[in-house]
Amino acid sequence: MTTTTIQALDVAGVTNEAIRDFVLEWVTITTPARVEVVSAADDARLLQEALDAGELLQAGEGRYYNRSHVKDTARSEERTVVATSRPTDRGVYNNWRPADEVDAIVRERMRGASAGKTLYVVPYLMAVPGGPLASFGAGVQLTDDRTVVLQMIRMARVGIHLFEELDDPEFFVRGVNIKGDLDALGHGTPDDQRMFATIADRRTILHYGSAYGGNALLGKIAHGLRQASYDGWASGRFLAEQFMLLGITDKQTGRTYRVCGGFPSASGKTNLAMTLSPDALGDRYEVEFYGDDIAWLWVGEDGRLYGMNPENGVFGVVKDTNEMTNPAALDAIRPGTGTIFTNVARNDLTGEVWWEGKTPEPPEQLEGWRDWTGKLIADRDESTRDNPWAHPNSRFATALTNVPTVAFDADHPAGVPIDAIIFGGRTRDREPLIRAFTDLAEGVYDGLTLGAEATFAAEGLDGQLRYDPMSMRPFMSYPEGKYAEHWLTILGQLQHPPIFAHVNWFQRDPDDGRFLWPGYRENLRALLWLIEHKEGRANGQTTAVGVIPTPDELGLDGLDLPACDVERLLTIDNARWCEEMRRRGEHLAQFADLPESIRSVHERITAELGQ
Ligand code: GTP
Ligand code: SPV
Ligand code: MN
Repeated sequence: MTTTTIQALDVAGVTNEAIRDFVLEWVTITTPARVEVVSAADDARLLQEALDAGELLQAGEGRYYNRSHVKDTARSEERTVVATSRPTDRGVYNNWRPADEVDAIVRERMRGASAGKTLYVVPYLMAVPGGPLASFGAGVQLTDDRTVVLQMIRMARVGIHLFEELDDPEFFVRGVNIKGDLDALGHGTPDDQRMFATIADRRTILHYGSAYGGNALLGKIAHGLRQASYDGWASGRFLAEQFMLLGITDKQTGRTYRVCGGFPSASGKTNLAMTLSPDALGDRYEVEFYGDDIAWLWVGEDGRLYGMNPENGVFGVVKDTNEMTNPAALDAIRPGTGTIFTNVARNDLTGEVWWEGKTPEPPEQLEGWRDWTGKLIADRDESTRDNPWAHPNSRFATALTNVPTVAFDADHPAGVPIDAIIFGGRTRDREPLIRAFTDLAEGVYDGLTLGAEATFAAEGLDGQLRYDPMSMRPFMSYPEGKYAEHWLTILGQLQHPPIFAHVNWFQRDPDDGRFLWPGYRENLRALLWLIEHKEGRANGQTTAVGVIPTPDELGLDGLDLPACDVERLLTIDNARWCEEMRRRGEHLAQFADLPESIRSVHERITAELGQ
């Protein structure tokens, strides 16, 4: 076994000793039948193999369909841990465990688990090649699932050649994703065998028991967020955040403004990053896409904040994607793009796909349609008739080059300067459309106290209100107080700091529950106000919790919104906020080493609201 493996790697041109040692170590543990080193150039062949094996189905011309195991449809936060050798790395949200203990547990579970399978070696780069943080983006993922490989090829830059340009080809993240027998892992029982571990101080990621999304595409969440935020802190050099990143060009002045920011999972980052100008403003403003889920941020030599999207693709929520909500996304997943859909509905006869919100009603002709579990829709009975056809967390994976609005400089190694950082989430009351802050501590405080309704992107939590610091709660790798301190340190070095804002597209009418704000493309109006405010052209109204637009300043041309809704969207309810501040006090009290400046923002707001 051992010799064949070394020969196989020789044939594949892997001369990097560190990669060979890593592969060999895990081949010995998981005992696959074959080892295969892959690059993006293998995509067409791997697609064909996956089609032949029935792992993928055709979804029309040049698009593919993947059905996951029914119990493997979202990230499991409960089964996710961050491990290090230092007990002081324990935070409130990182599920800290000792490195040795976790390493031993996962190794044991992975023992022999790839028997009979191919173990794919996926060398990848989570970075724009040549950029200042590229060395932190190098990784090698081992996986025994071919559809995971195909999705990795869409989501990251993949190939051993990427290592040739690195300063230190032995400095890379070691990732292992073994699917395991999903029927026998005891999902949700006290004996649940799954474990998704980032051993951050060893730069090692061991994920056992999934072939789905963030559990399995290790470059994305585990490396791009958990490992990278730990690296950014440990090196003192950067931030890695669950942020989208977009550019807005004012065609009148020729200036481009970049806005990045975090909303919790399934709360609108992809939709915002891909947004187009509302029709009424399209002559003047153009929106460009940089990234929809991850941004790494650092201080540039000119004293400005720079940002870069380390991903090479989009792993987007499919639900409600249509011509009205997100035409750019529809374009990015059109026939011929190589898009892989997971867990939508598919028609056996035509290869068509459908999901809730694609059209107002599902297809009328039921013939050939199967839901995401593979059951024929026509065979449904009374009790299952109303079940969704697609899983709510069904996703598409498509390469960045398919996104029609991608910025010309999205792959420039230097990154792009950031003008504004926004936080947001699903909040049915209290949060106005937008509040702005110029003070750094206020911005960091806002991120730390981000509270929103949880979504289907994590198992079993949909709808519950929870705090989600910087939208990184599921990806936190070190203690929250230190997180805030690191933010203050990095951003404190800037000569030209970005403006901050909190946004909310999800305020509801208390009587009938409808959204007060039309959302989607109209969201650009809030960002345009923020730019006007930053440029000193819109003063807004100052409140205890930030500056909010006056109704006149918020350009509403071409939008027919009732005045009472606008007023509600731009109001601070002091009593409701006082209640929120009490909850925030409890939330913050959990965090050790909370910086003094953050505490004083909290105290100042509480005092002002009480007056
Ligand atoms: P992750 O990929 O899980 O990190 O999610 P995300 O933050 O990128 O969320 P995404 O943009 O995919 O949106 C998730 C869901 O929210 C989709 O079903 C969208 O249709 C819906 N959504 C996004 N933006 C808006 C909005 O402005 N208003 C309303 N009402 N819904 C929105
Ligand atoms: C998220 O849940 O925030 C995602 C999707 O971006 S996943 O890759 O599944 O984590
Ligand atoms: Mn995400």
